[in-house]
Amino acid sequence: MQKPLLWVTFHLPQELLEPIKSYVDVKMWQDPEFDMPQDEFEAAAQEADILWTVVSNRVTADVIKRAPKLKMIANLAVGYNNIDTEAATEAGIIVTNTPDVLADTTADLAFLLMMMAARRTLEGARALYQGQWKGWQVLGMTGMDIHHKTLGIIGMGTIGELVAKRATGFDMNVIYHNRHEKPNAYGAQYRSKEDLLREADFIIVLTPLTPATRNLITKEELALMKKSAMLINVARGGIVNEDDLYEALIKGDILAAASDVFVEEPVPTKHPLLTLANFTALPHLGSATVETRLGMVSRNVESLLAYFNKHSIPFRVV
Ligand code: 8YV
Repeated sequence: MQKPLLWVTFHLPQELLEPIKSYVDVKMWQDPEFDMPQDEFEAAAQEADILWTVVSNRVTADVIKRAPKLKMIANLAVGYNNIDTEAATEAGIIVTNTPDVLADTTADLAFLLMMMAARRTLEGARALYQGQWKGWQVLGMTGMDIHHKTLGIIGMGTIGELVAKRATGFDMNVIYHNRHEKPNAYGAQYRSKEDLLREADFIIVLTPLTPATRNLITKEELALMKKSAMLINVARGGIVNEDDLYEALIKGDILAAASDVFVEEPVPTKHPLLTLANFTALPHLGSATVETRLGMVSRNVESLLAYFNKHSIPFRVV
C-alpha cells in the first residue's frame, strides 16, 4: 500500500524523523540556511498528504484550495497565524501546534531583550567590536534600571505569566492587559490598554497575531507611552506597526524599543529600524534553545503519531 507523503518544509536532522518514518514517504527542504521560497512551498502543498511547516510557510486559503490531498498540517510553532485555520477547518484539514513547551524559553528571551534595551548592551557590544570603546565616562553608555520599575505586559497567556514571574524576582511592579483578567498572575495588576500604556516603564507585547491584534500598537498607542519608556515585541511582527515605531523612535516619543519579530522575516538588510541606535533586534530567537526546539519537534511528532495510529490528536488547533 502506498504511504502518505509527508512534506517537511524546513531542514530537519534525519534522526528526528526516526519515530515517524515507517508511516510515511518523506520529502524535505534540503537547505539548512535559507527558508523554502513560497512558490516552492505551494508546489509541495499541492502534492502533500501531510505538511510539517514553520511560520515562514504561508498556508493561505488559496494554498489549501490547491492542495487536494492535504489532510494534516503540523506547525513547528505555538503561533499559527501563518495558517488560515478557517479555510483548513472547511477543508477538513487537521492543524496542530507546539503549546507550553516553549513558554519558559520565550519568557527568558523576552526578559533578555528588555534588559538588552534597558542597558544598551547591543550599542555597547557594537562599539566594543568596532574599536569605538575609547575610555571611561561617568555617563557613557548608561542605560536604565529595570528593578523597581513598572513592567506592562500586553497579552497575559502562559508566556506573559512567566515573564511576570521573572519580573517579581527583579522587584518590578507588574501590570498587564489581556482579554480576560487573570487573578493569579504572580501579583500582576490588570489595567486597561490605555492605562497600561501611560503607566509602564517597559512594555512587553505577547499577544498572538490575529485580525484583532494586527496594529495593536500604532502611533496613537506610542503617543500614550512615557517618553522614557521602552517597547519590546517578542510575539509577532505586525502587532506593532513598524513605520509608526520608527517615527516614534526618531522623534523621541519613546526612548527605545526592541524586537525579536518582524513583518517580513528574514528581515531585509535595509530595514529602517535596523539603522537606529535605540532599537535592538534579534532574529526570531524566542524558542531557540536546543532543549526547546527538540521539545517542539516532539510535540509535532506526538500529533503525527496519533494521526497515523488513528488516536485522538494532541495539540490540535482545528
Ligand atoms: C518558532 C514561535 O521558533 O512558536 C512560535 O510561535 O514564534 C517560535 O517559537 C518559530 O515560529 C518557528 O516556526
